[in-house]
Amino acid sequence: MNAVSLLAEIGDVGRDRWRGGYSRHVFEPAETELREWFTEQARRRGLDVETDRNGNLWAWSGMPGPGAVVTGSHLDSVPGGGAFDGPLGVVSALEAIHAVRGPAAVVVFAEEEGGRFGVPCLGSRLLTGSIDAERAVALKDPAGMSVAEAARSAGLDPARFGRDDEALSRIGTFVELHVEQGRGLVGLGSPVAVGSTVIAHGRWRFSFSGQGNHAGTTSMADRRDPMLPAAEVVSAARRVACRAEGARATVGRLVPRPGGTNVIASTVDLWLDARGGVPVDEIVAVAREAAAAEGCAVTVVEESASGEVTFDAGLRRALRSVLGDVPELPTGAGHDAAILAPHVPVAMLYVRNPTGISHAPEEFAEDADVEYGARALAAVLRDLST
Ligand code: HGY
Ligand code: MN
Ligand code: MN
Ligand code: MN
Repeated sequence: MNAVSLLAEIGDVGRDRWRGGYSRHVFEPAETELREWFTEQARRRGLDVETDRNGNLWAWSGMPGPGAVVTGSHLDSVPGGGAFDGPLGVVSALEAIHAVRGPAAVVVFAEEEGGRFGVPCLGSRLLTGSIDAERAVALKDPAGMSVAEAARSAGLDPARFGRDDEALSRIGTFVELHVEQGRGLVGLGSPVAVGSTVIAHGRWRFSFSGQGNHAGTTSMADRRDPMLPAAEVVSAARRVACRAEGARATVGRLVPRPGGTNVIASTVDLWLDARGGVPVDEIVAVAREAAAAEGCAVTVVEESASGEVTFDAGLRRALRSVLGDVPELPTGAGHDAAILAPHVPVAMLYVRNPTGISHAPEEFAEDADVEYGARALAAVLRDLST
């Protein structure tokens, strides 16, 4: 196994996985370094690479056919993300796929983080038909380019985006390996765990508009500053989530326009990431009240929402029978595996992360655990294919 050296290669190739204001490998032209790197790695393993109609990459071992054992993850990232979230699953899949007897594939889903077009797991949502394709192709990136335009520039036909029954029919079982985004495994003293559930999560966009004006000549009484209600939402998110057991609410992205130091903003957009039972309507009520008090308008749009997902109990038993008495872990992180779970049998494996930090450069997995995870994935895939 050389999952560790493959990870290092992705680090070199995709170091700036976040380029030009959004994540790479999202419907970018086929010559994108990460896509090229993956295709080369697959070729070296005798895998045939194809891009499905929704921009997901598939590397097939043997003829694509029903009942295949499929594994993989994503290569896109969040701004300032770590080196393991996504790539660990892809390199482990490349290393483990040889263990499968019969049709098998490594899949790299597009836009898992939703960092470019705003909807997480866009590639797997399109594949399963769990997002309206019309809405999806109209989504725009921070530079104003639509999914449709980006897809065309990558040689894809946006008119063909949407549920792909043929691709879905090929998946007998999907197993995703992922770095743990927390310290559960450190506490349990185990290098790997089997995934049990993914908590409910969603994203809401709050758009406030007021009156842009001069910072020095506008009296405090004459202002309609959208930054005020926006700030109220940021603190309300924290307050409301702290009251709800296990809930998590985050405002990680807030965009005032025009964004001048000496300019009262005319609009402010912010995105709420809410998980595990946050009473979002309470936060929306705060937004409306604060906007009205400041003489601002506000609109709130739900950009994506997924309910809680429990992975296939039979598969969880099967993985634990192969791996021995490994723990099961719930997670607050979303994954393509959770989008696929209502459609095909799905399982997840997590690998220990000593820092417990994710979506930040401190995200980490020890070499020994990386190799252990790749071997565990191979053992599981072999068992699933016999
Ligand atoms: O945001 C998430 O939960 C995942 O890392 N995409
Ligand atoms: Mn992530
Ligand atoms: Mn991920
Ligand atoms: Mn001036």
